[in-house]
Amino acid sequence: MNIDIISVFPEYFDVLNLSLLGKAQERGLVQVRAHNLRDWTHDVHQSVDDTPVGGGAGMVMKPEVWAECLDEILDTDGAPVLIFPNPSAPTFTQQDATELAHAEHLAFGCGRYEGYDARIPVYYRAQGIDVREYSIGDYVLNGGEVAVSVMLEAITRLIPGFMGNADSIVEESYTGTNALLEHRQYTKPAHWRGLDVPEVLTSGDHGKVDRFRRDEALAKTSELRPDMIERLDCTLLDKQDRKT
Ligand code: 6GU
Repeated sequence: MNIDIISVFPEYFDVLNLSLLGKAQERGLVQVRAHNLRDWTHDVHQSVDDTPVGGGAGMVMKPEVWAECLDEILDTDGAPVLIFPNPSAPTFTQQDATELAHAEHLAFGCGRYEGYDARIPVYYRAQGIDVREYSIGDYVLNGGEVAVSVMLEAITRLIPGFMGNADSIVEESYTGTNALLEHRQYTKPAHWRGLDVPEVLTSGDHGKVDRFRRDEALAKTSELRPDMIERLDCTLLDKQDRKT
């Protein structure tokens, strides 16, 4: 997977060379390039923004600079998906991450200031490019860089071969058609500072352990995320799943 990130703070993405994503780059599974948007400016001030048409506070990123940059970057190969972080867009979900993990080329455009000119996504969509705009939650960040880091981590760990243990992906929260919040995890020792691991987990009875964990996942999801319970596909519920 080729990943291009365009930002006025490309150094933000130096951290992507660490950890699992760094290893995946060394193994040739992904290639990440962070570009400085100012490299596509022509004026001495290298300005990328201007005042909003119609008035208002803040600055808006100019379409011309973005277009020069994007024309070049999107031209490099096959079918790119162009993603703009935007706090006023639909929320990025695990399902989006799963889908995007199969893309060959992702390009992220990080907005700063009050955002980017709305014609940029419109123009590239009209050119036949798959353009997505996503928020990562109901709060406001200063720019798209952190949001892109979040989306990238969610996407790249789902690339086949990225993780050492594929099972850890199958069982986790938000995954699959019957997604629940994950049950709690414990490790040894079974007794620690007066707190015990639930006894059933030490019983060695896999059937009972599975039942206990599933009950806990259902109860926890009902309490914390009733919206996820509403969306459950009831035909996938186990006969022994209690109504909670
Ligand atoms: Cl994608 N961008 C910014 N600037 N703020 C956000 C966001 C994105 N998602 C939540 N808040």
